[in-house]
Amino acid sequence: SIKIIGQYTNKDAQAYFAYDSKKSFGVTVSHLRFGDKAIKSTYLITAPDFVSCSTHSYIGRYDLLKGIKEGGVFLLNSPWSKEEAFSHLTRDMQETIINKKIKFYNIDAESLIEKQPGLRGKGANTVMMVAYFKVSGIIPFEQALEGMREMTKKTFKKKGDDVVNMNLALIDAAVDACEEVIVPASLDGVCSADPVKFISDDASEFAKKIIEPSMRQKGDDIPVSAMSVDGVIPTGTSCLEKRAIAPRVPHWNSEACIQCGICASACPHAAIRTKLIEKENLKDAPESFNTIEAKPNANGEHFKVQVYCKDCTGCGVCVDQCPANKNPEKQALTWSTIEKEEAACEVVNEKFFDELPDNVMGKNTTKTIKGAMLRKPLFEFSGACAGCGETPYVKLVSQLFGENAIVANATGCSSIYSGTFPTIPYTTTKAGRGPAWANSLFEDNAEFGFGMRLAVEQNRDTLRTFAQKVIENEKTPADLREALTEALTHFDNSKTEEAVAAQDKAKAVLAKYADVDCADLAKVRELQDYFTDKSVWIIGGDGWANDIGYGGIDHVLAQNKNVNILVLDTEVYSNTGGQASKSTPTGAVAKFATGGKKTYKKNMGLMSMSYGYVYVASVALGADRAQTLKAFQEAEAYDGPSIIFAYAPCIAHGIDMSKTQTEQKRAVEAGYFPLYRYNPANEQPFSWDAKDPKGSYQEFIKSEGRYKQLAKTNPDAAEELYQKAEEDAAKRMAVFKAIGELIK
Ligand SMILES: Cc1ncc(C[n+]2csc(CCOP(=O)(O)OP(=O)(O)O)c2C)c(N)n1
Ligand code: SF4
Ligand code: SF4
Ligand code: SF4
Repeated sequence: SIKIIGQYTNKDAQAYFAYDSKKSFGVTVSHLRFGDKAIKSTYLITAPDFVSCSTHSYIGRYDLLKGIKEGGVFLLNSPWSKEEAFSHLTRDMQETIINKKIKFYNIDAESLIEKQPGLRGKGANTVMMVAYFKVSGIIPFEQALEGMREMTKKTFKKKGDDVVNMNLALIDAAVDACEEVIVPASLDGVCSADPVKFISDDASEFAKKIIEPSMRQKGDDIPVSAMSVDGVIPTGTSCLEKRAIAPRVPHWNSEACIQCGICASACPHAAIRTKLIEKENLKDAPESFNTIEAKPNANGEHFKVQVYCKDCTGCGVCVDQCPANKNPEKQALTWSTIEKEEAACEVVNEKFFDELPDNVMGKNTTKTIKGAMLRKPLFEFSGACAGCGETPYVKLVSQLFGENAIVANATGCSSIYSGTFPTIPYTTTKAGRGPAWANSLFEDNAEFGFGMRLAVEQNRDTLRTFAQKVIENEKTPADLREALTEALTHFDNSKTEEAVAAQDKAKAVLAKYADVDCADLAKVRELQDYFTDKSVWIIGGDGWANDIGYGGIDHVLAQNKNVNILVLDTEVYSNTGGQASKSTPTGAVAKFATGGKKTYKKNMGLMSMSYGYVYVASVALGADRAQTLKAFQEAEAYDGPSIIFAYAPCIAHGIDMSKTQTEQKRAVEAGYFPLYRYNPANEQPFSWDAKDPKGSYQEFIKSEGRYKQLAKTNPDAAEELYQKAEEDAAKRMAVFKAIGELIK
C-alpha cells in the first residue's frame, strides 16, 4: 500500500517494518506514514489513524488497538460475518471501538484466496491492500486499483503469467468483499473473546517478566534492569509459545502405523513424536489416549505417536514421509485441523504424553532410527521455515547427545532459529539436563567451539586432580573415597552405562557431604558435572563452513581435538536470502550468481579428508536415515575432530517444502549429493554409502526452481551450464569413488 501511495501520488511516504526472528508465521508490524509534507519522524507510530490486522488469531494475543485515534479505522481479516465479528473481539477492544467511535471493517481473505487454488493459500496481503484502499479513501479508488494492478504485474512477473493472472483475479474479487461490521451502541448482552493466556500461573519469574511481555509484542516495555546481566537465559521455553499457526495438522491413525519412527525423524519442528510407554503408566491415561502394542516388545510396552498440534507448522513432511501412507486406503497420517484435534482431546493427550517418562527403549537401541526417535528431542518447536531441511539434523544431535552437549553456533539460519529471544528451542530432560548453547560470530565459530573443548578439558583435568586429593585425604569418609575412585575409574571412557551409574553414585555421595567445609571437596562439587565428558558440537551453514569461517574450521580440524562440526549444507547463504557460497553447485541460480554459478562446488569433504586424522561424512537424512544415524554416532565416538556435511533443502531452492526429505532422496539417487563416511579409526577408512545414480541428473536439477530459473535468467548459456553441472557432479562422484583406494 505504501509503495502505491509513494509511487502513484505526490504524497511523501515512510515505512518501517518491525518483525521477529521467526522464519515463517512470524509477526510483522508495519508502521506506515504518508502525507503532503515531508516526513521527518524517526520513531514508531503510537497513535495510528488506521489499524489493519491480517490474522484473526492475533485477537486476544496482542494489543491491536493500542493508541488508535478517536474516529480511526480498524480493518480485520476474519471468516466472521458483519453481524458476528464484533462479538469475537476481546472486551477491551470492544470498549475502545465504542468509546472512540472506531469504524470497524471485516474482510474474509481466505474465502477469496480459496477460489484461486494455484496461490496455495497465499494472497492475504493483496486482499488487505485492496480493502485498505477501499475503506480509507486516501486516494481515489480507481487510481489505487490501477496502481495495484501494475504493481502486481511487476511483482509476480518472474513467476509467470499464471501467477500474475491469479493475483489480478484476487484483486478483482476483493473489490467488493469488505463489509462494515455492525457495532452495538452498548456492550449489554454482547459476548466477547477471552484474552489468550500465554504463561501459566506457576511459570518462572523469567517467563512472567520477560517471555510474557515479549510474546505480547511488548518487549520494548521491559526495563533493562529485568534482563540477565550476562546474557544467559533459560532453555526449555519454546514449548510455552503454542503458536497454533498450522492451517492443517496430521492425525495419527494407530491401526495403520508400522511403528517406524520416520515421522518423528523427518519433522523439522519436533511436533510429532514417538514414545514407548510402560503398561503401568497407562493406568491414568485419558480415555482418548490411544496406543498400540509395541513391536518388538520387552515387557508389554505400548507405542504411541503424538502430534503437538499447536506447535506443528502444517509443513506436511511427516505425511509425505510416512511409509504407511503409500496405501491410500489405510494411511497412518491423515490431515486434520487444530480445531478438530482439540475437540478429539489431542491437547489433553499431548499433555499426558509429555508427562510420561521419556527415553523408554524396551528392546530398541539408538542404533536404529526407530530407537533413536524414542528419545526426547532436546531441540523442539523452533521458528525455522515450515519444512526446513536443516532442523532435523540439529534435533537428531539433541536426541543422541543432548544431555552432555555444548553447542557453538555460527551465525546463519541455525543461530536464528536456535537462539530466538526470549524463547529457546533447546530444552532439557525431566531431570534438567540438556544442551548448553551459544552463538559467537560468523567468522570465528569453529574457534569458539574449540575454546569450549579446551575449557572442558581444563575443567576435567582440574576435577581429576581435586578428586584425587580428596581420595588421598585420610579424613575422607570411606563411602566418598570409594564413590570418587569408582567414578575416576571410568574417567577416560565416561559415557558408558557403568560410567554414568558410577558418576551418579559419586554425585549422590557428594550431596551427602554438602556441608563439609573442605576446599578440595568444594572444587570437586563445583566441577562434578565434568565426570562425564562433554560432546562439543560446532554448527553452522555452508556459507560459514566454506567461506567466511573456513580458515577457522581448517585450523581447528588440524588441532586434532575432539570436536564435532556439523555443516548444514543448503548450498547458499539462506539466512540472508540465498547468496551463492562456495558450496553452490555449477548452474544453480543464487544471489551473486543470477546467471547461474559458473564454478564447481567446493569439495570440502575431500579437503578435510586429506588430514588423514579427521572423521568426515556426507549425509542426507531423507535419502538414508541409517547412514545419517551411523555417521552422527561415529563422529561423536571418534576421539578427534569430525566434520559432517548434511544436505539440507531450503526455501531458497524453489521446491515444495512438504517434500524436503524426498528431495534429499532424489538428490542422492540422481548422483547430485554424495553419501560417504571417512573414519580414520577403521582399517579401511573410506566407505561409499550411496548406490550408483539412477534417473537423470538434469531432470533432477531442472525440477528445482533455482536451476529452472536459469533458462530465464541466462537463456543463452543455460543448456551449456546444465551440461557442465552434470559433468562437474560426475567428476566429483568419480573422485570420491577413487578415494577408497587413494587415502588409507
Ligand atoms: C562477517 C559476517 N558477514 C556477514 C554476515 C551476515 N550474515 C548473517 S547470516 C549469513 C548467511 C549464513 O549463511 P550460511 O552460513 O550458509 O548458513 P544458513 O543461513 O544457510 O544456514 C550472513 C551472510 C555476518 N553476520 N557476519
Ligand atoms: S506437519 Fe510438519 S510440523 Fe507438523 S508434525 Fe508433520 S512434519 Fe511436523
Ligand atoms: S511414519 Fe507413519 S508408520 Fe511410521 S511411526 Fe510415523 S505414523 Fe507410524
Ligand atoms: S535453512 Fe532455509 S528453510 Fe531452513 S530456516 Fe533457513 S531459510 Fe528457512
